Amino acid sequence: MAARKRSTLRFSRHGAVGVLTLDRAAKRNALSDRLVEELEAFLAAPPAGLRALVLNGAGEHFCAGLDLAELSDRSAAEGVAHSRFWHRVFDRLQFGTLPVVAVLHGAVVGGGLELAAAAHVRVAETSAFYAFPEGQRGIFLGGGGSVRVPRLIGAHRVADMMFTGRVLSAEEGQAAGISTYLVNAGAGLKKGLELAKKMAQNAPATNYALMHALPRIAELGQDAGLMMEALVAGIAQSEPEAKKRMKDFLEKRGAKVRKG
Ligand code: 1HE
Repeated sequence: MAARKRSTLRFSRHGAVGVLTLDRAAKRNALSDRLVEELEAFLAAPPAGLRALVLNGAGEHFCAGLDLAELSDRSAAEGVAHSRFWHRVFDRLQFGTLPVVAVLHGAVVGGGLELAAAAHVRVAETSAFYAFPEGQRGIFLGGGGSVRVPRLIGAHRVADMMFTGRVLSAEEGQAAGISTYLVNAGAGLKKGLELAKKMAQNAPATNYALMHALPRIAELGQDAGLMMEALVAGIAQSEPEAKKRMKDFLEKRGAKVRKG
């Protein structure tokens, strides 16, 4: 009997928060078709009761991007289909059922950066570095990187990274807007779990609006955007959970806003 291949993902549970780890450290967590298929299967049916997810990478790097060993024999049509496959899976991450905190360290390059850009919050360790080697390899972004990453850092920075092979340090990535938290080496998972636990406690309607409405509203013109915001605001505040939370505050049971 053929031995079943080892999974490319590892999952662990911390109450309502899960940690999903890209688990191909020997290949720097390069995104093989199998890994992306396993990611799709996980996102299609996450464990019951999960409210938020941390996504990280095993070993010294978050992710080396596309598995280059699988690229060489593809026709143009197969390349389009492959890119659309990644789009489907990364969209499922961005517009799925769980808010995702990506914890980044070491190489976050090519498809690895495209994957990280589909998460909702990014925590970087100081070891993280960002690049789009596609420019030097004679290929192009294919995992949504030309759509999502310009929205984080601007098309001009993406063009610079691809034209010149520029590698951004963790500090440069933080200043540019890739990450919104920068922590010491080895501290990323703890920070990611802390943030995911907070996200898991939000009202489901709020998380839904943040994942599904906010990115769409941000793409609209002012007039349609304000109308859509009003609709989402009305729906969210009419939820029993929102009413309960506002009552809790007024009756001195809810937490005050404090400086960090
Ligand atoms: C790989 C890959 C990979 C490593 N595909 N096998 N991505 C890139 O162009 C990045 C290519 N990788 C690197 O630049 C470096 O490997 C790293 C900076 C990420 C890590 O360096 P290091 O010194 O820790 O590792 P290494 O010795 O380079 O690699 C260890 C092994 O991982 C080695 O295999 P081995 O069998 O010789 O041990 C490498 O071949 C393998 N490996 N990265 C396949 N990417 C759909 S559009 C998206 C397009 C892209 O993402 S393009 C960007 C591709």
